[in-house]
Amino acid sequence: MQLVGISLSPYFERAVITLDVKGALDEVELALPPGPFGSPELKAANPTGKIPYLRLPDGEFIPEGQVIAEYFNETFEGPDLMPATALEAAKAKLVCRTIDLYVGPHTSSLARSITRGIRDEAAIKAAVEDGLPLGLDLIEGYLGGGDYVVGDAFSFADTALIPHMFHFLVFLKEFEVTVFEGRPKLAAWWDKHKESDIVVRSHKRMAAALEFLLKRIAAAKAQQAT
Ligand SMILES: N[C@@H](CCC(=O)N[C@@H](CS)C(=O)NCC(=O)O)C(=O)O
Repeated sequence: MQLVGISLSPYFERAVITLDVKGALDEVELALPPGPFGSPELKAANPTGKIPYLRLPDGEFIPEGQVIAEYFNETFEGPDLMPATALEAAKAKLVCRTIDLYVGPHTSSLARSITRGIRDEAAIKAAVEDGLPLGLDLIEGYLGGGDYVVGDAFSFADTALIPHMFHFLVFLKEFEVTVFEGRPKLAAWWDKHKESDIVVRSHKRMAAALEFLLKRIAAAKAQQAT
């Protein structure tokens, strides 16, 4: 089984955290995409031209980070990341969906301007002034106020939020979007988790991926200049 992508992608990393929580990191090979985002090579493998996607040994293919994470949750032993009650499961799904629909598209515009040097000023303005403050306020509103995003156990909602915290902490500071101000539940949740083994390992993978991408971009620019 091969998971294709790179850990700087919060959608890819959400699936990797799921493997880590399950103790199944060794069960899945992590592979870089066959070409740049949107390239013909990547579109041949995944029609959206995006990462992540999962390739199963029998040729089956599963795209979309949350769908892959749920497949891992059902495939491997270990703690169940889907809360047991219908209400808590709905709350966890709501946080994942909010991150995917209201947060991710905006963090992407900011990340892209740093990792790919593509500055879409209109998208950055929309993210900084409206999109991210709304996304962060929605998450603050949905946080239960306890140790975990939902209920009293680690769930998909925590799994989805952890990689986005890396993007918030690394990319937002360049753009003057405050993360914790006026969001006490998010601040308390982060304080509780930021030094946990799962978060430290995840953010280490993400930092290494960022360094790898920045070096690759610098090398490509240097080659263009010669
Ligand atoms: N809905 C997809 C989103 C995946 C996504 O946006 N991945 C980004 C990397 S973080 C990507 O591949 N972007 C390609 C592009 O912007 O062209 C999922 O949940 O997996």
